[in-house]
Amino acid sequence: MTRGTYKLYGRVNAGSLAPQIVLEEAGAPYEIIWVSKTPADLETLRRIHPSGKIPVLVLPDDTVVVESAAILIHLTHLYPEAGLAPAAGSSAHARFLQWMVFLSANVYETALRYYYSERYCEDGAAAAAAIKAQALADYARHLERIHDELSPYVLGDKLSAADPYLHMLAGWYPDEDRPLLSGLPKLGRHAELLRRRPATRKAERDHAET
Ligand SMILES: N[C@@H](CCC(=O)N[C@@H](CS)C(=O)NCC(=O)O)C(=O)O
Repeated sequence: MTRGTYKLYGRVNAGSLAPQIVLEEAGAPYEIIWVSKTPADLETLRRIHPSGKIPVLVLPDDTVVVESAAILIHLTHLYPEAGLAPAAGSSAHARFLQWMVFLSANVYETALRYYYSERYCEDGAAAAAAIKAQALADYARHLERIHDELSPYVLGDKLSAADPYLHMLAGWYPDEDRPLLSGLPKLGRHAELLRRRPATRKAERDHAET
């Protein structure tokens, strides 16, 4: 296992928020390298991660890890004392992995399809609009699914790394459709609980001020 200082490549309103919250929750030493969408910044990012996507975590031994769920799960293994995942191999851990993959494969995927809909077709704006509308419906459906599970956290009464992950992804749900979220009260309560935590406050402040 590699402990030491981590480098997190981040961007406002991007997938670095949850990894930063988890680094904070774990008390891990880290620095953030903010990457804007300027060609120079993207060039820097692509040198370590050719697809140029956020988040990227560079481990103290210079191993580059991408994919938000993998980054978060790895951090839970490195900092077991932070209690951000059940014991590996337990049934509770299996449920933890289930929700981490659900969030990555479904919720994150619909967010990307919504915000980058033009990349999913070659037939112009009308086709992109239809893709966006479908993505929004799918995004809502996935949030409803996990909303039903909250009690008040994803795994019940104990916070895990799945919670900052959900908090980040639900936070990207577009403002114009907030009435849907007001019909998901447990998600609102979940956001409140997360925002009370110093780790979330610090990461959200950094992401807002950068
Ligand atoms: N599956 C990846 C998705 C990463 C991703 O697409 N990140 C977005 C920001 S949230 C990004 O960097 N987009 C820039 C682009 O696609 O050009 C993960 O979970 O980390």
